[in-house]
Amino acid sequence: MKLLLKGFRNGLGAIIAFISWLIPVSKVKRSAEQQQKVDEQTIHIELYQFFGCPFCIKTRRTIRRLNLNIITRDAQNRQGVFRAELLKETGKVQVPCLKITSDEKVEWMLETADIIAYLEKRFS
Ligand SMILES: N[C@@H](CCC(=O)N[C@@H](CS)C(=O)NCC(=O)O)C(=O)O
Repeated sequence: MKLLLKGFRNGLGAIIAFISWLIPVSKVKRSAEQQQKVDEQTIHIELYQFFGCPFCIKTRRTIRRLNLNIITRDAQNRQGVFRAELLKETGKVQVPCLKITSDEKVEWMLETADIIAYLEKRFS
């Protein structure tokens, strides 16, 4: 029963992800120089996520709209290193989670609303 529910949830998530991918987003436009500056910043940002999670899909849409090259990390794979890292650093497996690395520190940001607000404030 648990497996069946999990399969249903994953299937539904994949369908939502596919529909979201089909719906176009109006991307922020930047000059090549501006985009390069943004890319230099986003190289230090990673999104820990599940492919079919609705909160992650919403976050990925914002990333697409803001035209950001942010790498995604699969935290769904139970044997995966990224899930283990997320659990170790935040104390739980909750996605989406943004890992923001700067010279002095690494920040782990949970909550879709906070992540979207952060990205919009910094990059729009
Ligand atoms: N309040 C959180 C909710 C996020 C959430 O519920 N994420 C689910 C995936 S859709 C999760 O991390 N579940 C943990 C698990 O399935 O192990 C947000 O808005 O980001």
